[in-house]
Amino acid sequence: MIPTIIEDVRARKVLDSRGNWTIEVDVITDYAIGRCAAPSGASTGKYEARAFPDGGVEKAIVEVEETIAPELRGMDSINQEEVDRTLHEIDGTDNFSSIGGNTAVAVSLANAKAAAASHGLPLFQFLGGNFSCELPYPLGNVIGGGAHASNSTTIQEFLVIPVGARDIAEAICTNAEVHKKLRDELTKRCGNLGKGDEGAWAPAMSDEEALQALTRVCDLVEQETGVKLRLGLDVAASQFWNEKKQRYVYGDGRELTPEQQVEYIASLIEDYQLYYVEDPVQEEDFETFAELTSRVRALICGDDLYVTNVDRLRRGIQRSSTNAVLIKPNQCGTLTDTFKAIKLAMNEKLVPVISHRSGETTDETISHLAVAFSIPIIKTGVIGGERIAKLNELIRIAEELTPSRARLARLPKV
Ligand code: 2PG
Ligand code: MG
Repeated sequence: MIPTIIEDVRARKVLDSRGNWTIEVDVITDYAIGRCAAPSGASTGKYEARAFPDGGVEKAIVEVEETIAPELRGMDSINQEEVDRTLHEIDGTDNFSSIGGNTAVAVSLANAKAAAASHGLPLFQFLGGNFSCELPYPLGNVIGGGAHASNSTTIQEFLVIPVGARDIAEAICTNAEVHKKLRDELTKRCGNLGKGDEGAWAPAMSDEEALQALTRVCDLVEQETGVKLRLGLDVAASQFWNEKKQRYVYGDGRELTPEQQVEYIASLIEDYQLYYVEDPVQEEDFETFAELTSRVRALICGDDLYVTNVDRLRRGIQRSSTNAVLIKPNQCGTLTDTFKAIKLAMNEKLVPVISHRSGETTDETISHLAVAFSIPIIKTGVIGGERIAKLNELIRIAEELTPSRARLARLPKV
């Protein structure tokens, strides 16, 4: 009998990359420990699970010790669905507002890691079995503003994806090369340079200037490395949607109607051959999303729109709002809910993209989920300890796969 019975669940507070407390959970079987720390967002979607209960991280820890641990003790960690159902039952709300989505996700993922470790397997293999062998392409945030940096662009993230990379190490290193070269290019164009929450450069320039600088640097890196790069954006449009004016209000003074926003984003896609655009319009507007998706050839991805929630995802599928969906486990709170969203997306031919949060720890669980569930793209930062934790874990995972099986996923052609 493999010892996978949960003996205890413990929680502590640890720092995240913004210097805020977050929760870290250990699930302990008589053989192994699974550990997971929850990340947190700055540009959170309106419909996300609530991160922490009233009383914050301190209260979350009390919840784990006094309510969750007694229920989970004695349960078999292999029964992930049962563990996750128990978390929902203890919470009793539809958005984890009483125990906190971050509490739930840390317990849920720590449980999966404990079950995997009890079987002597890495998480990706425990969850994905022998099918898991594809590594995701890193979609790297290299310039940013919005809610992640002051005095910078209106658009939150300017991303690169090394579509021509032949293996994971080359992919990771190509994105890092772009980040390095951008320092000089951006300094030349705007003088002093800051950094945002995810390690991306935060230049005092307009969105289009940032796109021009990024295009130039990608050309240089392509010439040097021979690896083709494409560009992407996380517009995070809910952040600058003015409900009263019914306009998107940009830092440079432009105020665009939803129709004008579609025109504008479509023109950026064409001018800069964008591969990926996340949240180009605000989180309530499934119809305008659909309008843009039908007009362009690019991945149009819903983050704040879906918040990794299957009901919202179904609404988007009915309306053909997007052709891609961002997957963030702490938006929905459990591994089971995360898996349901991934499965639904795949069945409906939407591309799942797994993502870090702007506030992170060195937790590397999302790298394992990407490989386990054959998710073709992982959005992360490019530099900084909490970002490279995810990337370096992909390198280690590749090593555990036999060389003939460790291949990068097939990217959707757009
Ligand atoms: C996003 C994320 C991650 P945050 O909007 O996609 O880059 O930001 O974690 O602040 O929501
Ligand atoms: Mg986003």
